[in-house]
Amino acid sequence: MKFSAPLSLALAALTSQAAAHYTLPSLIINGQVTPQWANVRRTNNYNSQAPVTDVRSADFRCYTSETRATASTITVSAGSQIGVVANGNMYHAGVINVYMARATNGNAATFNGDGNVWFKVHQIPAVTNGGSSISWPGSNIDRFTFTLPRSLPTGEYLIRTEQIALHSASGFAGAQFYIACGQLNVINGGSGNLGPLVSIPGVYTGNEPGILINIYWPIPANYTQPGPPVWRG
Ligand SMILES: *[C@@H]1O[C@H](CO)[C@@H](O)[C@H](O)[C@H]1NC(C)=O
Ligand SMILES: [Cu+2]
Repeated sequence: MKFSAPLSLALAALTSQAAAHYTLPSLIINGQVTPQWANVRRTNNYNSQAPVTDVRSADFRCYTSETRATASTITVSAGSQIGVVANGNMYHAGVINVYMARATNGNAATFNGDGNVWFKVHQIPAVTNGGSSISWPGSNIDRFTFTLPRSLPTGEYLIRTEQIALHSASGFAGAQFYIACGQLNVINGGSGNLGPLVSIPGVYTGNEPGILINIYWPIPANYTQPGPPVWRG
């Protein structure tokens, strides 16, 4: 019965799709969870909670084409721990990336994130074991934290989180992206050289081995996190 394990996993994934999905409406700043959609731009799916699946669409950036939302910008020191909070358990098997873009106009509230301006500040990849198991530290959590580099330059930024749900990612555009953009005013910064810089959309084609992937069978022997390496300052 060598197919029973992956089959039951696949069935579990199908059943859980009937449940509500999730959004990413809050940050953790100075240890406090921010009110929903206060410092994060309200996304189109704030009701439906539906994901983005087209990595080339304009909504792949901040998912605000319908809400046209801006948020209020929250101040945080470089070098401090921050976090992202979902409105529920991020139960889909998947991975997480957090990107930031320095507001080239100096104002995160009016910055639209155009151009080659995005760098990765955090990621939570899959954990593989040569094909015997795969696990998802970025899944079945409702929040995560990480530390902003001390050398992050002072200035205003967009901070964009994506949880990439991979339960039905074996066909093109099957991966589901749960996305939201917050607005940060970084103080006490340093003189780091941000990069590598990418554009969003543009950073992915949808054919990446970590996006177009059957996570069930055969169990992937390795996992390649989508996007550029994390900027460590
Ligand atoms: C695993 O590594 C191989 C060799 O580098 C690569 O071709 C493949 O795309 C990787 N698989 C995943 C799922 O990242
Ligand atoms: Cu879902």
